[in-house]
Amino acid sequence: MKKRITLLLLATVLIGQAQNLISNVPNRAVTSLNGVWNYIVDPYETGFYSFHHDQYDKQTKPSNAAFFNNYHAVNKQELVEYDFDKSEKITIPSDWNSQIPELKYYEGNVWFKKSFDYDLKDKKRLFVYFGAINYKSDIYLNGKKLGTHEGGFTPFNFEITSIVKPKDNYIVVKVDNTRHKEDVPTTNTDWWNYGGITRDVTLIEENEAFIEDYNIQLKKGNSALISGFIKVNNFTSEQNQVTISIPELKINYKGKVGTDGIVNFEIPAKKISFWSPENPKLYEVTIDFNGQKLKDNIGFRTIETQEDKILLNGKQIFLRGISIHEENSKGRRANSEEDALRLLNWAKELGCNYVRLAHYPHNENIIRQADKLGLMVWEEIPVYWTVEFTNKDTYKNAEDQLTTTITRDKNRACIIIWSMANETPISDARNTFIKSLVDHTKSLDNTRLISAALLTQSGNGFGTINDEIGQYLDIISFNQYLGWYGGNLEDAEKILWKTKYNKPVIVSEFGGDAKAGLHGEKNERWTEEYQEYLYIQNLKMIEKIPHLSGLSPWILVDFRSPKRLLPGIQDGYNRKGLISNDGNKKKAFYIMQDWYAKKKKEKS
Ligand code: GCB
Repeated sequence: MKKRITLLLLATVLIGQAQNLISNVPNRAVTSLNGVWNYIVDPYETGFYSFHHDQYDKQTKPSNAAFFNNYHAVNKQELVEYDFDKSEKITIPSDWNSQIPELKYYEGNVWFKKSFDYDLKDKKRLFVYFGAINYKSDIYLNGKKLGTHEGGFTPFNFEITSIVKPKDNYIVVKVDNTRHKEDVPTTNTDWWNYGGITRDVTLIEENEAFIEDYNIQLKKGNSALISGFIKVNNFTSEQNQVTISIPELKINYKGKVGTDGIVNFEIPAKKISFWSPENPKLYEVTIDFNGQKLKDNIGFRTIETQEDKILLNGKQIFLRGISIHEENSKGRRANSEEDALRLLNWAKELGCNYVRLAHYPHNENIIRQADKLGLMVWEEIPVYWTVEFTNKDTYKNAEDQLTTTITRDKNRACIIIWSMANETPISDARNTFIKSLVDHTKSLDNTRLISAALLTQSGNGFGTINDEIGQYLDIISFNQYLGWYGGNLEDAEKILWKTKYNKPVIVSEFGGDAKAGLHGEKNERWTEEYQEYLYIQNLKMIEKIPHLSGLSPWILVDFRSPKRLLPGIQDGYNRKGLISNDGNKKKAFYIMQDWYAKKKKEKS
């Protein structure tokens, strides 16, 4: 009886929700499921519910009408009202809004199907990994439900060892990007709610026991000690040796996995060439468990604050940044390495040493490229504006997204700041919510800095940053839009900023819209001259902000937003980019570029 209960419990744990995240996927034995998939647009969820609204995947008797069964009529008389193989095709990863003209504004359900063969050898395990699906997904393989996932920007995986067959597997994914108040983000944002399987789909093959995750970074406050953990999935005590080798540092550490499948370690290290924008050194690291080798390229650096300074490897730095959305300049979700390089190279051209990846975790490609290029990164979760701060499920959702993001990216030296939120309205519930996220972050990673983009109070020549949540943050960051949503640009230099915190300050956003190619006077809104003047004046003000340690103007490239409707100017784009959505640099780009060049000289 006891055994049955355990099995039942295990079954409910395994089916229905994503399993422990496997990290460092790009360096594992993988097979891509990217490419051509069939899709069916299903606004009424016909493939999910019967006509009396019974959910097919909760019924005991399989239904041929359920789309996840990928059923085909066996004779000419049979009634079957869908057929994946005769349906339209789309290339995955992608968002449907930019790829399918009729779906530009569509928010709802779309089913995707791909067939594949896989010869899984004995004693091997197979997982399917999704880089991200926006927003909610139900995943099925060969008609069996693997689970459901929520959150549009975080990866997840399911084991499929017992389901996969050598031939004719079909994976079916139901994607629903309907917005809900209680979701993270909530219904109202200023970006396009791109629906679809927006990141890579990958099969990962592993041994029966394998390295699921690890953390290999410098110990907080100690630049001569590499510390962390290795976590083995399905550990049995037969083989418990783990080796970490970093040949260039002459490290060849041997440890033993504990009964919980975890090894915690501290390894003294000499003569580390520390990661920095000037020297984005990544060491080749190999973890060996049971003859299985997993490689990674890892940089080592310290990041800390001392009163109002940010110190990278013990030296004060100024963050010359830019905010970036996960959108390439072709009006679609960015995903590939090529997309990442295009965006990051523009940031470099601007003179940046730092990027703010707003407002949600971006894809792994851009993080890995930033690591290689030497761009420090602010990574954020979509606790944006008015998420339901009093709702426990909303909190849990936000916390899960944070956990997953940290799990995926904690070995990337480029990430220096975890951001908890953006422009959230102050209330007790919001304070509790963010404070809990801060505590949670610290429990997972105490080596990085924590911030959130806050709001300020301004008027009468003053700007004040006194948000109570600042006491829990390492860096006080705030967004302000002088000269765009209010305030007078002529007065910029006279404005005095005050904060009660003796902590580093980052201006996480400022900016204004300009339609590339539209010219006029500096007081004519939407012109490049207006934006240019706005930058000139804002920078005069920003320079005088006490404790200023960096900035990330809003934003690198124009991006699509359904909130931005002015015909002939916005046409569905937020035009605050320094670069237009077709890749043209606006005048303000060069103002910022000069300012950063000057700043770089001053600081070095
Ligand atoms: C903000 C938001 C950002 C918007 C921007 C704007 O404060 O953080 O998501 O896109 O302003 O353009 O209004």
